[in-house]
Amino acid sequence: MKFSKHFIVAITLTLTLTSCKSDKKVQPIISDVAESSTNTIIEVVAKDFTFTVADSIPSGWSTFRMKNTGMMDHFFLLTKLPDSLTLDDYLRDVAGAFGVAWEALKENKSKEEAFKLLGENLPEWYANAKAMGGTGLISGGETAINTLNLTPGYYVMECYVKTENGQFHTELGMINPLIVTSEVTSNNPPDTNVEITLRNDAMTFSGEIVEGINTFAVHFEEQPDFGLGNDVHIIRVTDSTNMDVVTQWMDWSNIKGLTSPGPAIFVGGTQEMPVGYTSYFKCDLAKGDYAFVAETPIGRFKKFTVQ
Ligand SMILES: [Cu+2]
Repeated sequence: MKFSKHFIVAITLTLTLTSCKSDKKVQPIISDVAESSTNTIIEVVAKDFTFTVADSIPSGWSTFRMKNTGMMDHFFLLTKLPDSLTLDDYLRDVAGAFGVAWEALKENKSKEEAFKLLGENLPEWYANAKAMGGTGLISGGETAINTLNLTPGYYVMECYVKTENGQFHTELGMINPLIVTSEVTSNNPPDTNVEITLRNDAMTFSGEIVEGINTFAVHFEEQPDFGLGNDVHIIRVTDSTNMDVVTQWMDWSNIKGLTSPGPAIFVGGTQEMPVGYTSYFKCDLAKGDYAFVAETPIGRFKKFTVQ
């Protein structure tokens, strides 16, 4: 986490993809007629508690389709490691440091103490690791479709949602190495109908969010100097949705924070990327109420309605 096996099905299909379905009665519209815009899809299966994904993918624009076939909420975050470091270094040094901080929080130490421990235990090299995006939180049965531009290097794909007894999914095996090779795809980013801009003090969006498939562009204009980066996730809002509960749950450092199952149905979004990057995601939305929520900044949400 910036803070954070194996098969690739490379299918050429039109980008009439249905993602993050919010209404399970709506059937996905998937066309295998490859005519107009073609793309290579990187299939990811998230289960409780593994990822199945290729070992290596090309660089450039890639579209990931992650099906969550488990019961728990999952996402993936890609972290690009500095040269020569691998998954073992990440697990030992970074996951290990978060583990120390988490144990302190479970022992009722203050967040201040826990974050001090985290700072003391994180390796110096972590300052040169980069969070390079990933899917939003995705509830069981939902599918995420995210398009990212990745440069060659060694990445880790991780889900740090927690189980009800407070174990990070990372610890249970939801972390994979992913090599991004120097071979470059000829893919382009998708056309969009909604533009989201994330800054430290505000999240704004323009365009009309419609019933059916939406393609969101998320522009990372600012990121905080420390800790998790600005991100965005979409939840369905129902009569029983309590936004205070949801926003507190989005904070991993709360004891019940990010423990799955979560307090809402999560249908799409994106993890953080460095300033200047844009991340894309598709979301098939039925009529109804929704909200954008975030891990960072804590407490951020913005409701919207699909007419
Ligand atoms: Cu998970």
